[in-house]
Amino acid sequence: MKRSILALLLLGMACPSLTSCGGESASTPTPTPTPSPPRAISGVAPTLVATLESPWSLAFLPDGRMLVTQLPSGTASTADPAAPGALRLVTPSGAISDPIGGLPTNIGLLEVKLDPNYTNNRMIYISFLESDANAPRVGRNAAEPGGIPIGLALARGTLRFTGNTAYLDNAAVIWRQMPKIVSPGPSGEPGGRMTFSPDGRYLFLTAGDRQELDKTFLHSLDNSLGKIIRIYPDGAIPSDNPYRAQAGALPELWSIGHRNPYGIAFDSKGVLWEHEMGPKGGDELNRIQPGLNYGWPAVSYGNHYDDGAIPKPAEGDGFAPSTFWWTPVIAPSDMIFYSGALFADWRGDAIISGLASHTLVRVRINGDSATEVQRIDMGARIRAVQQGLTARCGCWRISRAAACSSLRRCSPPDHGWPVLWQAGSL
Ligand SMILES: [Ca+2]
Repeated sequence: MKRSILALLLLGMACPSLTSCGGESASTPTPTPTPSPPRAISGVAPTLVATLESPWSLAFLPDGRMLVTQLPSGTASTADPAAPGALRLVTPSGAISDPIGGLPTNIGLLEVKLDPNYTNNRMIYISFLESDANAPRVGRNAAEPGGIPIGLALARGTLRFTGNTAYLDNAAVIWRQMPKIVSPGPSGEPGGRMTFSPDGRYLFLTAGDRQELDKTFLHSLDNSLGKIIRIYPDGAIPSDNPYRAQAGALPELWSIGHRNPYGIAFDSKGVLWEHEMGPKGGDELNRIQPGLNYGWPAVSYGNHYDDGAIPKPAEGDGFAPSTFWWTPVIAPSDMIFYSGALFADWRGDAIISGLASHTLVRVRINGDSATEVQRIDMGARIRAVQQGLTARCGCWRISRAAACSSLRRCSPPDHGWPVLWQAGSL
């Protein structure tokens, strides 16, 4: 889908030069015009679309409507289980549907993604949190009587419509984080962001550390805490995953040593990038390669929240260094590589939404290096950012600063009509 959108945009960009060639004889060489640089865009102008409680992610359907997930606020405990999350349709004009039925049992939804072949198979993927009071009690809060074991999971199903009412058919869980961790709250650094490889063959999922701190535990290959996962879209595990041949290793692991990864995306060159929240300082942007250990919690560019020191990454320490990092933190929450036309000078750049920073952070990748080139104040915690499907829709972003958040579209500030979409807290 992404490829076809990009192709459409490139076709549109090619029109002026094709027009200028009209009437030229085949024997007359036409000088190649020097392209004028894209106009710099200094900010975005958001327009309110809809208001939702605790939205977490969104995905565009081909007709321009959005699927939006909701992760309930509040706590999950044996005394007070969290309410399930909801998946809703939101129209471009802001009409919000009732919750879509057929979802797996959950205590909160995280990311929703369309299958790369959605137009033909109507398949969608949802990462979510699930609880199991009978699961083994694991983690540093295992002895806490009110806590219940909670884990990240991933399901897929077919989105079907009866009129304007959608439901999820044949939902099946295709991956579960192991083990579940006793948690005093419903989330606790779950990760849960997804991306497909550019060829659509593989599905990558970030699995957070669930606020565990034991280095030996988190770096062990027999659990999926603080890891990036690579599976086939049906949940099967590729035979060439890097740890697959190691005895006792979970075969779905792709890389390890991650903290709370809330952004994962391929750039236009097919390179996989991930960002993750550091503790007090040290948010990271990492170029992800299979079989590498990215260090957390053994090393960090930041320190513990109580200012306790964490060893800093150093050459030869055996851990993959970050390409870029932030201190003070931006609390990165989502990431896209922008490929649209309306924010033309953003094309190819990573757009990272921030919670604590209340910003969109624009990062330019140049080979193995990355540089922050722009920071746009959005005035609210931003939970998600997505690029729309057509030239008229660029980015959408959702924030979850409080129980009530807004979904907004955004455009360049002096643009004549709305282009991008956002959601910020009210
Ligand atoms: Ca790291």
